Amino acid sequence: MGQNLTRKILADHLVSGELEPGAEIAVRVDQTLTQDATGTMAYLQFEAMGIPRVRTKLSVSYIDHNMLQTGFENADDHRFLQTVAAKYGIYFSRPGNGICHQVHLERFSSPGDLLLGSDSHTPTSGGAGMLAIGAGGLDVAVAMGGGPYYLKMPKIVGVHLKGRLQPWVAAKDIIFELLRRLTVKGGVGKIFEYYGEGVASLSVPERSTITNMGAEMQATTSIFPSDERTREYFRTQKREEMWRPTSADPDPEYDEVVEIDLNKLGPMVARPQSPGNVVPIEEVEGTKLAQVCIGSCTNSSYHDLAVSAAVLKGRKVNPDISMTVTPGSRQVFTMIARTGALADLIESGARILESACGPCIGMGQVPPSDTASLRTFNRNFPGRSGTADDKVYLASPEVAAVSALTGEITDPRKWGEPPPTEAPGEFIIDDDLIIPPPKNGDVEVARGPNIKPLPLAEPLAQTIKATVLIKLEDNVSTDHILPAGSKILPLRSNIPAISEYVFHYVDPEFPAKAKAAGAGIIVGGSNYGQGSSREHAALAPMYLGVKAVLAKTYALVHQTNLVNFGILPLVFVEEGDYDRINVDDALEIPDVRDAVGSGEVTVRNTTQGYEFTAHHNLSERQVEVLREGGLLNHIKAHAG
Ligand code: MIC
Ligand code: SF4
Repeated sequence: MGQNLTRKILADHLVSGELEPGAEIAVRVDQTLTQDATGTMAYLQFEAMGIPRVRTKLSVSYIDHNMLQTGFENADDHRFLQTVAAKYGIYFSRPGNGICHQVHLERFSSPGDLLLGSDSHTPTSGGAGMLAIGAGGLDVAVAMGGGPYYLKMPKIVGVHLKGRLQPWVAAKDIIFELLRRLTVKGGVGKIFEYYGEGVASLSVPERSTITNMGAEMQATTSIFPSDERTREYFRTQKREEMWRPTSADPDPEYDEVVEIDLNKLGPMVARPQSPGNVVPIEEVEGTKLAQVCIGSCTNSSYHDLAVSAAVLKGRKVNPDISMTVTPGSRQVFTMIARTGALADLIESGARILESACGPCIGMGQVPPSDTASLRTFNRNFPGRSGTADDKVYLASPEVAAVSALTGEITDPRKWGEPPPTEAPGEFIIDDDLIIPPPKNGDVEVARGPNIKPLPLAEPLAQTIKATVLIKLEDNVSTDHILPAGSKILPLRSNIPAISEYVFHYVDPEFPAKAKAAGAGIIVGGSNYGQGSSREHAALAPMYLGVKAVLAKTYALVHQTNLVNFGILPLVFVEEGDYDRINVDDALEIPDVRDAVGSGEVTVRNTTQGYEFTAHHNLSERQVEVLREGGLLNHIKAHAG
């Protein structure tokens, strides 16, 4: 049998380890991307490493998340990021240029190369044949310094696409189908590689909708081959010279195979409050809506907006609906303006937002209380929209546009024929908002008062004595651990201030409790830390004195972030041990510093008077990182 594409790219980039599922490997990183909400920390960490210039082929810093300038904080961060980029040799995509993933796909994606980004939706560029992985900011900082990226060799799942999508069925429905079958934990430790005769019917932006939302299964990444459709995309982007074909060998071998017959898919919707709650649209048809939002890095391509505009053309948004449309990039914005789609959207009554993450991360357009929203985004975790009791449904732009007209979730197949849309032969290319770094880095970095020094973890104690601060259910996301939104997001470069919001919507007393306890432990269920790659969900708890997490299973990026910031991620062996533990119990992990080397530690519950065994599945290198008090301390200890 032949080799799959993922293995070929990994083999090409392998620095150490063996490509055996579960073994730790280190891979060379060609490109990095950061966005502003994770970038400030990543660059503070890069600065702390004392390396004069990035050592990647290409590094890009985007501004797209913190775009509501309701105080000085975001604007200060933008200036910090712009000056840091110039100093260290990084391209800087200015605010207004668009969402990092959409812009990266358009302007920098490179088939066969490896991209590491400090955002969980970095796999978007997998639609153009890149191996594109989301990670914590510190891992990205290390990669900018020329260091490899460490990961456990994932299983490679081949997704065999057969047939062709029916009218009104979208790329979004393909990834919904996978989420429906495999759930939000179905991708842990896996890379999804798409192949088969159905691939050619999908354009690069459609493929990218799929690879983008592979993140919702906690997949390491997702990838499509680079074929003639990819070439066509690079041609429209006027960078055909960057295109090269990449594909699996004929008859490729996969660790697992999933088959999807595109002909059989219908429109689907993810119900509140998880992207894994996928149902056929028939089950939620008629749900009254107060808001419809089209945009986010999942669905803000020219195609997505042109389809929406074609539906809305000559019609009016339902008077009960507030509808927003966000072009994913300045290129998409300019294109819809030139083709007239923008005028159709404006005339329909849609509200046009600037090219940014916007409502996807609670930066504005917070929905009204006790109402339902329909969004083309990728996540609907509780409170993420900014309304504590929100009810956010996720769907394709096709479903969203039709539903905006009717005021309720509507099956577009009952609405009529899909209106024709034409793909533009050529895109308007204007990279003026991307500032290349100057040749020499003689630049002064602007540091506003919001940029606070980086806190460091302490070396692992000989014995951990700590209180259980909180006990959580399954599938706790990083949005639960450290929410975003317009109030909290501006504090990303100020750990003391942002740590006051840890578990804000779950237990607002958490920060005070943690500080009073001095040393704390978090108890989680399975898939703990799913969702975003934000390392702040580890960094801020570390700052509050959290020493360990005890959970049933982890989302891998979060687990790595915990290690990077010196928090020990332990795993329950027996279900009963999770059941028995209570909030406020005092726990002791004796001799943990030595015991951790064996992969197994004893946890003593001194309040209830029993003990149990907990495991971890970390590599020797990660154990060393923990002992030394996190990755930055580890790097410092081994520098030179
Ligand atoms: C998200 O979609 O949750 C974010 C905001 O883009 C995060 C990054 C962050 O928290 O800054 C992500 O996906 O990693
Ligand atoms: Fe931005 Fe939303 Fe995409 Fe995250 S998921 S990068 S917040 S658009």
